Amino acid sequence: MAINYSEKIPNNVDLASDRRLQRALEKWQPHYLDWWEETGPTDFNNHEIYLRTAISVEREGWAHFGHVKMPDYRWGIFLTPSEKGRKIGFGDHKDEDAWQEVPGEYRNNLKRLIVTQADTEPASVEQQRLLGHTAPSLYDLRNLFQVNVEEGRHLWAMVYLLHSYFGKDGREEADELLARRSGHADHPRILTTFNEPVEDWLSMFMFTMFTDRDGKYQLLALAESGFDPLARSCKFMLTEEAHHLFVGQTGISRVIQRSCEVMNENPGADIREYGAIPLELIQKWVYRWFSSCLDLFGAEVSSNSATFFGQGLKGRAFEMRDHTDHDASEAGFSIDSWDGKTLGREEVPLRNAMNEVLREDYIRDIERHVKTWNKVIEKAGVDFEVHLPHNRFNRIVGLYSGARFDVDGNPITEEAFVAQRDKWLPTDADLTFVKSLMVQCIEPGKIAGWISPPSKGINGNPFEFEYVRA
Ligand code: BYC
Ligand code: FE
Ligand code: FE
Repeated sequence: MAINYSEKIPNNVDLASDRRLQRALEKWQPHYLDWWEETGPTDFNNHEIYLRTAISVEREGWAHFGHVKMPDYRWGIFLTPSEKGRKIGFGDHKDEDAWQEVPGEYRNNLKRLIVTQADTEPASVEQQRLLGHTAPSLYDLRNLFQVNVEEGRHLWAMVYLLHSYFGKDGREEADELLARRSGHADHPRILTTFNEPVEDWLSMFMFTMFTDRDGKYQLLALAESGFDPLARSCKFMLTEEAHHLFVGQTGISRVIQRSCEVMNENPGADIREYGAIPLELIQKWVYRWFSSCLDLFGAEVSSNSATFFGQGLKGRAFEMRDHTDHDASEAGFSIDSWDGKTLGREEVPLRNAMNEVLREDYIRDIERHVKTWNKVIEKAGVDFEVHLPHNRFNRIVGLYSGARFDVDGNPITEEAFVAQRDKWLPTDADLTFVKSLMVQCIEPGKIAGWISPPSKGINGNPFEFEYVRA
């Protein structure tokens, strides 16, 4: 299972033994590089970035760190080792041998899940394309690029599955993945949030906090898949994902920390005048990005999710570790209901509520981080608490789309929503202000005035380290 770096496409799947597949992927590779050139980070392709590259798939020490130009990054195909005798863990095929080939009758559903997962990876690179121009520090610039190259690798992980297991239409899907564009009017990315602009670093931190965390939960669910190559691909992707989430949660915390400092240095002042971001604005960014990311889990009650579970394609997060009833066809799940007028509670079949189960796990995870942000504020002696909006607020997918709710989840009229919208969600003036602070600051050891430095650097290096060299 060692990673072979002597080949054009680094891999630990013995690609050389399958010439046809190798040739097909080597044909896709230049198109990928063209896509990177066209839609990846602008103006930094000749810089040397201190990046980590996978050198093993073992839990400990899988990464090598060194300065590389992004187009020379060794994007490759890495799966975690196969578990001998692995069985399907849930659904109607529970306890049968895990599939090493695509189960014919589920081919379309499986392909669709893989394509949807794949599509988000290049989308995020496109969304973050311009952020290098306004990086608050060299450290943050490096983290942006680390996230970008790894999202590129995640695309490789899924394209390998499409090429390897889905024949001609898999190859066509792989081409389409390079043709769609985030936010494009005619050929947009598949899922909602991945078509929204990420134009300032506060949004970048929200994205890695909330959107990459949807990635974590979807990958956890797919890592349980009965289709073994998908499960093994997602398991390795999860090891890379941890850093993306770290960038988000610590990024937000550092902005909060700085805002509190500036508030304390200038009691009673509008900290905008001192180049910091008011906590009220950070709160609005949280309302906006959290509500958008809740949509990524799909409808609360979904026959698709029941099908994916029943067919053994997509489980719950930590299906084998945290659950006991892996059949889930008899159980019910209690869920909020909404008929367009009245809120209530109802019991639905558990399999149909799998999207909601995953979303609830996701929300619980986030709540823990909100607590740590509030500790930062409390420690600074500032009287403010960040909170999450109710999951009914500002939704465009699922049960609550098409109606209006306040941040506490109470139904309100369209007029009441419009009247309060600017109190809850970023206004044009808010966006303009935050963007006005986004001025590139990339001298080693320096940092922009609206964010605190990190408590430590990358891979044991100090904050002042030259993470990016011209
Ligand atoms: N936007 O039955 P429902 C990541 C569609 S992020 C647009 O509830 P289902 C990353 C849905 O397709 C992780 N359309 O849907 C993060 C369906 O269409 P049809 C990405 C949406 O299938 C940061 C219809 O609405 N991975 O890795 O149960 C940086 C009915 O909905 C949306 C995955 O998502 C939406 N938000 O659930 C980089 C995993 N939601 O059938 C990377 C794979 C729903 O009417 N995907 N629809 O044509 C899935 O598991 C499922 O497709 C979803 C949707 C959970 C997304
Ligand atoms: Fe990813
Ligand atoms: Fe990610």
